[in-house]
Amino acid sequence: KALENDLRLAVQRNEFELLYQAQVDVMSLELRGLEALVRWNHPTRGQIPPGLFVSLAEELGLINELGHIILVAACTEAATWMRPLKIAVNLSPLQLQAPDFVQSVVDVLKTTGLPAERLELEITETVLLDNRERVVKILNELRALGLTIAMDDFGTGYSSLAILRDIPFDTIKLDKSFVRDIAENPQAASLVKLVVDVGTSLNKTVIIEGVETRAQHERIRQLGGPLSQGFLFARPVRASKLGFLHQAEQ
Ligand code: G
Ligand code: G
Ligand code: MN
Ligand code: NA
Repeated sequence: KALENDLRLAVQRNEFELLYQAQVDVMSLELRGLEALVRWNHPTRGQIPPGLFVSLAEELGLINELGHIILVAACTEAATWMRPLKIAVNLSPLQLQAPDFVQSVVDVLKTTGLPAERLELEITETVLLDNRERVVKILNELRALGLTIAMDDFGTGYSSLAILRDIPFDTIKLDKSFVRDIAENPQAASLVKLVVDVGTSLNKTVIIEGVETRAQHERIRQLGGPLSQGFLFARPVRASKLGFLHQAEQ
């Protein structure tokens, strides 16, 4: 109850901060994009992770406002970078239900000056629980703006094949649970290869998530995974740690 009231105030006062986690090319280890990950800097409880407040924001009807704050902050930050890297922003499925969501994205891109091509919006397989035709229509409207859609936590829902068939999206983010034992377990590695191959043949970008060890990374290299994200390469960091993106290149 106390946290509810605090969250309402936090949205009014914008007590949120975005951390940024690198997405790298598996072969060259070059930086290819960053994912924005929200944190709540609570005035007395300290930093609160999204697992503890995003669903509360959904229950309290605050998610559209919170989502807007996050999108504005992420696009504002990315627009300052000296390299045209992608910024990936997580969405709640409820944001897609707001009648003015597409227009709000148009407005944010316009006011921040971020080219649509540099924005990736991450959704999860739970969008399939909503009216599928409506979701498809909205995703196509968003993609028509020039941005890309990523399917986050891919493989953890119940209907991955139906998702590949029915939902228009550009990027597969393979859930970290599939990566954990790929170095030791050939069957686990086969599953990752399956997703890399299917994604590639369907013309999608594949990002392998949760890469924590060199052994996992080596295995992903062998499988031909194009992009990876994980603690091995970088933890989520504050914007102030992205100085190398704010300086003019020599
Ligand atoms: O950063 P962390 O591992 O604590 O994130 C936990 C969960 O919170 C992940 O599922 C992630 O997708 C989600 N999350 C992180 N940032 C955002 C955000 O800005 N918006 C939404 N809706 N979810 C987020
Ligand atoms: O659900 P989503 O993919 O948006 O969640 C991203 C979350 O995964 C972030 O909160 C981030 O902190 C976490 N994460 C990123 N890399 C790793 C990793 O290598 N290992 C683990 N366990 N978590 C990670
Ligand atoms: Mn994500
Ligand atoms: Na994920």
